[in-house]
Amino acid sequence: MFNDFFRRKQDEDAMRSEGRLPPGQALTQKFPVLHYGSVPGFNPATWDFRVWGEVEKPLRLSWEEFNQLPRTRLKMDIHCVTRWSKFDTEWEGVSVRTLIDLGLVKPLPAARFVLQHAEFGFTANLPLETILAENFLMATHYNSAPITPDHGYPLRGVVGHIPGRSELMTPYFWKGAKWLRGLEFLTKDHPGFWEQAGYHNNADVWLEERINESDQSF
Ligand SMILES: Nc1nc2c(c(=O)[nH]1)N[C@H]1C(S)=C(S)[C@@H](COP(=O)(O)O)O[C@H]1N2
Ligand SMILES: [Mo]
Repeated sequence: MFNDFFRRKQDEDAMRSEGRLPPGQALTQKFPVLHYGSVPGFNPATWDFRVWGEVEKPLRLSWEEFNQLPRTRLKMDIHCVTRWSKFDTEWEGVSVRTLIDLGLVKPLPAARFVLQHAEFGFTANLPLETILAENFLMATHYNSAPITPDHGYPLRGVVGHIPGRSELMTPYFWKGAKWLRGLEFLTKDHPGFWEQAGYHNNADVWLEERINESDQSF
């Protein structure tokens, strides 16, 4: 209502003055749902998480095994290319760095990029460096509760900005795949679903890398 309107404006001004509102973005207190296609079902008996490609040995974990991995909490600001930003979002899950530290995944020296694979063939690509950074997480929980089905239950990639950590590259939120099922390590970059549709491959929120400029259809 009216009060909500003023509170939203106030919070947005605060984030702007702290330098946390990227250009062209507006603060939202809601959590919009955005994806192509429908929400998949989840069967814990058949679900698996796989890692393959430029790694010493492919990995396959069941839902039960995945849930035994050491967990990481992450608080960050998320920025959607459709211009909403949500601040101080709290996630919990497993970091890709943990898989490597445990020796479950050993990237080959030539590995430079990682493609997230999700249900229905959805993909999202990032440089290996970003996938291993602290601002990327394979999340099972949002605000201490399992992620809801429309936000990616049971597992999704999330990427955003950690306040004060401007050295970490911050991509738009589409670079996190909902309903994540696997990671493919690659020597060469491979555009994901939205990148093939004309979104910017690099997607840096501070540089407003929203669309691929050579694509005149946007
Ligand atoms: N599997 C899958 N993941 C996806 C997408 C999608 O279409 N399918 N869309 C992306 C886009 S464009 C955005 S903005 C975010 C939105 O996440 P949210 O619905 O939790 O806000 O999910 C990303 N992950
Ligand atoms: Mo998006």
